[in-house]
Amino acid sequence: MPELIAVHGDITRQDVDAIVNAANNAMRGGGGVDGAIHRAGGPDILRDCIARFPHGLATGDAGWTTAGRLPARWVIHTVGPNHTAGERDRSLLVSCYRRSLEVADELGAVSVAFPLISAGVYGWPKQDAVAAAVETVSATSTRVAEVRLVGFDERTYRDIRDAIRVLG
Ligand code: AR6
Repeated sequence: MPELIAVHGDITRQDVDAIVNAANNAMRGGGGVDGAIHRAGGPDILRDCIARFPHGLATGDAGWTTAGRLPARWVIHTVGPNHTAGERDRSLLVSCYRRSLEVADELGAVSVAFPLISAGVYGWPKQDAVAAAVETVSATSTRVAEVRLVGFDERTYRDIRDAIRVLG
C-alpha cells in the first residue's frame, strides 16, 4: 500500500513521476484542474490526448499522456462522475483512483499526485470525495510508493490531512 501524504497547493507544481488530471469524457481539456494542467504543461498534452483518445475516455476509467513541460513525467487522466448532472454512483469515483493507480503501475511511476476528483465542477460532496480518495488509495495494492493528495485550498487540504490521520 502506498504512503499517503496530504499536500496544500497547485498540482501542476508537484515534482512526482505522474500527476492525475480530473478530466471529462471528451478528453480535450476544460476548466478547473484540467485547464491548469493543460496551461502549465503546454500543447503537447492536448496533442497526445487527441492521438491516444480519439473517442475520449469513459467515466471511471484512466489513461495517460505526456506531461509536456510539467515537472512530472506523465499525466494520468481520469474521468470522475458528474454529481451535479446526476451521476451519483460512488463506485465510479472509487474506480478513478483504482484505475489511475493501475495505469501508474503500467508506467512504472513510483510517486503520484492526485487532485480531489469530482469535487469541483462535478459537485461531489467534499467530505465524501475526501473519504473516497483516502479510503481507496490506502486500500489499493500497487507498486506506487508515494501518493500525494493535493488540496488546492487550505480547507480541503486540512480535510485531507485529517482523514489521513484517522487512518493512523
Ligand atoms: N491543483 C490542485 N487541485 C486543483 C487545481 C490545481 N491547480 N485546480 C482545481 N483544483 P475540478 P471535477 C481542485 O473542477 O470536479 C473540468 O472542466 C478543485 O478545487 O477541476 O472532477 C474538467 O474538464 C477541486 O477540489 O474537477 C471536467 O469537465 C478538484 O481540484 C470537470 O471540470 C477537482 O475540481 C471535472 O470536474
